Amino acid sequence: LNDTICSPVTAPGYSGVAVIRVSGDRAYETTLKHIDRDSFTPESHQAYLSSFVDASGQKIDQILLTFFKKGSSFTGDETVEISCHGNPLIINAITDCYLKEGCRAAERGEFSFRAFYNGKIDLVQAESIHDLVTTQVREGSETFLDQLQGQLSEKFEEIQDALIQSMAHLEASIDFTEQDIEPESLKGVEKYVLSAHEISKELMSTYDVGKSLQGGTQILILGAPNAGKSSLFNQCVQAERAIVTEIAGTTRDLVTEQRFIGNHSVLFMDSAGLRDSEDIIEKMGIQKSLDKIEQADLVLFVVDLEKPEKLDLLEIIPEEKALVVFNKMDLFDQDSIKSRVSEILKKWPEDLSYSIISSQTGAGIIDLLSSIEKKLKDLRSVIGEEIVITQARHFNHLESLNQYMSSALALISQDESPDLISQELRLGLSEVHQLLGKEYDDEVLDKIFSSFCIGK
Ligand SMILES: Nc1nc2c(ncn2[C@@H]2O[C@H](COP(=O)(O)OP(=O)(O)OP(=O)(O)O)[C@@H](O)[C@H]2O)c(=O)[nH]1
Ligand SMILES: [Mg+2]
Repeated sequence: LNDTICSPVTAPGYSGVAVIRVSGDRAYETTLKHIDRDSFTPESHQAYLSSFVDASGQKIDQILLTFFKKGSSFTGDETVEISCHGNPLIINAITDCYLKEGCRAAERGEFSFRAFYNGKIDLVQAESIHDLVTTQVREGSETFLDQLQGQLSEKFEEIQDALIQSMAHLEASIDFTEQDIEPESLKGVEKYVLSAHEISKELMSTYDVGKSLQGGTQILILGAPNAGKSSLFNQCVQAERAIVTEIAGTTRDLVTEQRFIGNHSVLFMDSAGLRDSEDIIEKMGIQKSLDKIEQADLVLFVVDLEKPEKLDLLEIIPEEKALVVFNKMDLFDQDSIKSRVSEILKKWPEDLSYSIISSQTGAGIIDLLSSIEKKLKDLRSVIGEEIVITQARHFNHLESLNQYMSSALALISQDESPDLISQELRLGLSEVHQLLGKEYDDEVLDKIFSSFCIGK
């Protein structure tokens, strides 16, 4: 942690400008040896134009140097950022100069780790950096920016404060009455535990939406063989991507393709038609389709208007994810379409969303895509108003915390001994501290920061 570390912080490849970050006690001292300026005292957060030269004085590039003094940088350590022309040869040559002077190449996530270690950000904020950079969803970037700026941490701190208050009440009552608690004081303890319990339950309920913000949206196309799933898939991704034939059981593996719908990066997944099959390959394909239901944000359940089959499959799709697509409308006139659709709908819940299309002629596809966009918006409608948790790690700690709070509340209602109550509260507090990174184990930190790329 005492080394000076350096690494490009911009993506590899050719670009107009690239940025190299150097952070640690020797950042400025080392830089000074390579710029053709006399020793000067730079001001923090100021940029200076200069040439950058190697150890022999050979010019490498014209650069813009930005200086951040210790305590006022992202990492908390003294930092220099070099903006150079974005040619990998130049970037490597400049980085090499630092390495030769005894600086070390930064590891994955090491800048963020130092920011965390130096107390510039907590663990929740550190996690959000990776998500902010990689999210495929516009709502995600807003949420992760809020997290980076500390909004989610504040919620966790509210829980922490409520727990500390409850413990203070509990301890105070023990001192005054020598192990015998007055019911009045217990009320105070209970009030704060309930408040911690409430906030954490509320946060946990946001996880379903929150977790979808990390990756993009996944839409699974499901249905009986020959319903026209692959034809629909090709229409959705605007390419002849999946094989279409009149043979039932054409698609076996999952076929995926990404496209944008409005602000959403969507991964469409075409899947094997669902039927009882003895064919081992087809069976594996069918299992893959079924496994994807849980992961998918939306499931388009394709029903062939000519041969509606396997309609009971709708039951295995969670209602809020299901969008029924009646296909092959080109084969019928308006009246028969209506009667066929209403005949099938009788068997299903009343307020089911559906579209009627022809994946052969493309009729109805634009409307279907708008319905999808609307559904995706609804799925994320809570975002913007509410603070959401986005990580399994957050959810798991809150879940444990909730268990401790429930036991604490049960103990309080049974007038149990303060020691027992206090133990549950302490365990709960430790969960919150782990969330914020006030208590940590190295393995957890390793796991978090090693998922970052170099330069973050
Ligand atoms: N008339 C008409 N035929 C269609 C339509 N959509 C698909 N088909 C035909 O239906 C047959 C099956 O289409 P696919 O897209 O391969 O169906 P699938 O659901 O992917 O079938 P599997 O992969 O075998 O499960 C092909 O002959 C398509 O040309 C449509 O809207 N109208
Ligand atoms: Mg297919």
